Amino acid sequence: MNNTPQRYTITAALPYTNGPIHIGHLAGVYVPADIYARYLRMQGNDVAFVCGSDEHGVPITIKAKKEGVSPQDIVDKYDGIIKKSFEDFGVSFNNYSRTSAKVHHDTASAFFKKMYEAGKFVEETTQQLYDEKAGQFLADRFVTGTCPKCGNEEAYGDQCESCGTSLNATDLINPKSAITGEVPTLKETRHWFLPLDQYQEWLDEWIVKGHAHDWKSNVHGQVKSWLNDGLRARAVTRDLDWGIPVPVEGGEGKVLYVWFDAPIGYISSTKEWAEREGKDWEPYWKDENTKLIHFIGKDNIVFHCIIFPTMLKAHGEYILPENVPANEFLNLEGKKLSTSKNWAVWLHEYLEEFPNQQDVLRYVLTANAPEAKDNDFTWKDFQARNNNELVAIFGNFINRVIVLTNKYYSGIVPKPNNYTEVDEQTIAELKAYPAVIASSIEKYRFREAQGELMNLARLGNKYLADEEPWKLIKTDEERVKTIMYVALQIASALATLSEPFLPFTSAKLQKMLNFTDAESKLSAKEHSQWDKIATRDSLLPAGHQIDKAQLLFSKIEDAQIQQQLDKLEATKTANAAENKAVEPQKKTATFEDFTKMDLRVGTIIEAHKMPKTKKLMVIKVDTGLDQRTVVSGIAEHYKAEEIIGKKVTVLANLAPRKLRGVESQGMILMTENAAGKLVFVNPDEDGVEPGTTIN
Ligand code: B3M
Ligand code: ZN
Repeated sequence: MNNTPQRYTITAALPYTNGPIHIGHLAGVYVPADIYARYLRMQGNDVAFVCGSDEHGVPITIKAKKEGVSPQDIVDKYDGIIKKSFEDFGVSFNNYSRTSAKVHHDTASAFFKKMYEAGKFVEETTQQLYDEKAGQFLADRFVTGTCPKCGNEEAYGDQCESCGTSLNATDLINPKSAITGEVPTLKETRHWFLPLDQYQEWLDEWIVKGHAHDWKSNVHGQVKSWLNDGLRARAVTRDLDWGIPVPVEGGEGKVLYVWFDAPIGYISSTKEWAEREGKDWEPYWKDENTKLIHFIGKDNIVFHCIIFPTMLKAHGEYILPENVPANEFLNLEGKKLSTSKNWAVWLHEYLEEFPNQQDVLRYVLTANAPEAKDNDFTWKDFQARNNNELVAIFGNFINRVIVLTNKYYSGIVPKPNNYTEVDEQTIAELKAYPAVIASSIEKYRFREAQGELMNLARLGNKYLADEEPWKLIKTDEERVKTIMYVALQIASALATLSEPFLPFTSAKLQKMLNFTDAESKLSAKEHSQWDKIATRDSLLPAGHQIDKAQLLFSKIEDAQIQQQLDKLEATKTANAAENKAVEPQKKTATFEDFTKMDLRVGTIIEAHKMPKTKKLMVIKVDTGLDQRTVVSGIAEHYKAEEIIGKKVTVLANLAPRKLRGVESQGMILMTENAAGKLVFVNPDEDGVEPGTTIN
């Protein structure tokens, strides 16, 4: 823990405004960044925590084309939704801006011009991919193809999301236009290139050697592998009409590459904030003593560790990131989160279904954070962690402390008597937690840090359960005063130490404990709420009045979880239907061919699974002609008892055949639904009797 105020600029990846944000965004970037920013502020540091909407780039124009609206309509819609989601989840940005704002256009244009005038770009006319049918150049997500590095067949023109490599569109193998599906041609066009190859040695020195021990291995490893492959110049302008116009001679009809302008969005957002607060923005980006930290997901490592730092270095006036603690990806129920496939838990929908339970999601996403490897979010785990940890440990401890203090002492913190060895031991452990949690946070290990916070709640819960003040109150009132006093000190520490992780819970708890009143008695030297826990003898002094208890967490029932699982199942079915390839039509049959088939309505009167097989069901069908046995491969889709009485369509004159020794006399017609379940082709109209022919 440092006690000398330090200036920090903390950035969180600018979300694309082509859709809402989901749990993967929170887990990968925004909750970790918020924990870190909140913690540093509590240490008394000078923190600028900035973000904003990333509103240029091809994903937005693709979405606008798909919805038949303008890109501006799209960004205005999602900028609002995303900004509200961050507010709702307590992500405490000092400023949330947007790259369509004038301050950003001015900042990014000036940045580009400074580099241009200093001759930092290589201007080159090259052959770029072109879609003759669409009449436009293909860059970024306008083109897909096979990644030359890892073979991913859905790589984009500027990056392969599978291995993270940054690409030139002409690097793609078998490129295909995302607009028309056509194979692109090549056409000449002039662009400005960032000569990354010229910075290879410097990057190697700065990162591979210089940050070998303090950058996360998943980040350091990625950068090392790209440098080993050798860096090549990357175009930082595009033949597009949505974005920041290239502000130099020859830039007509061209815009800045979105990944050139977007990181500069961090600087614009800082400017916007400083302007509003009457501060100078420059020290946050130009003072060597400032620590610049980028929070991102792993697919953004190349842009934040190679491209943006090279831009900052080439520009010449800016500091470089101190660290880039990128997270890996979060999956949902074992599948990759996907905006396009709607395979996600959207933040705005979560709050409709779990009102005021933001902290539960923050807690579970931190507990499962993909800090070193991809991880999975399951609704069952969400329910278990809420019920078994937040309700049963944290909530239960706090509720007991507050209820008993109100019951025994009308809410006034009692004066303690002599401490027992257990009391001394418990207080010693309590005083150690701030440094333990701080140490994990400062190493960007937020899962570990939150685990220690929960251990503090366990300490309190166990102390009360072991000391049983509710029994002692009848025989040793003086002892109970000491027990409740110690328990209240632990509750107070939880109120402080939980703030970075569970800001809403911390606020509620601080209110219940009447913190504002106790805090006002803090001496000036103990500026940090965090420090006082280890240094002060009393966090809640005897005589301090606390408030009434309110529940911090509530149990989540199975039905609520099942509702979420059903919702995902419906999404899976919808996706399957959308993606299900339609069987091509068979060769033409004559009417004579059709009249040879005798299709009848039948009723199933008996059924049983064929022993020693997985798929086969032996069915007795009343065909109106007779009662006959038909063997059908539906045993994995239906239980025998659930099909008795069902009306079905029978191909009655199919030649009999033996299946596992049982003669099958006909066929029951089935089809398959989008989720791959076999369903009966059945005349479910009433009054259609067995034997009726189907023509
Ligand atoms: N808009 C987010 C993404 O790639 C991207 C980050 C920009 S940070 C400057 O999902
Ligand atoms: Zn790849």
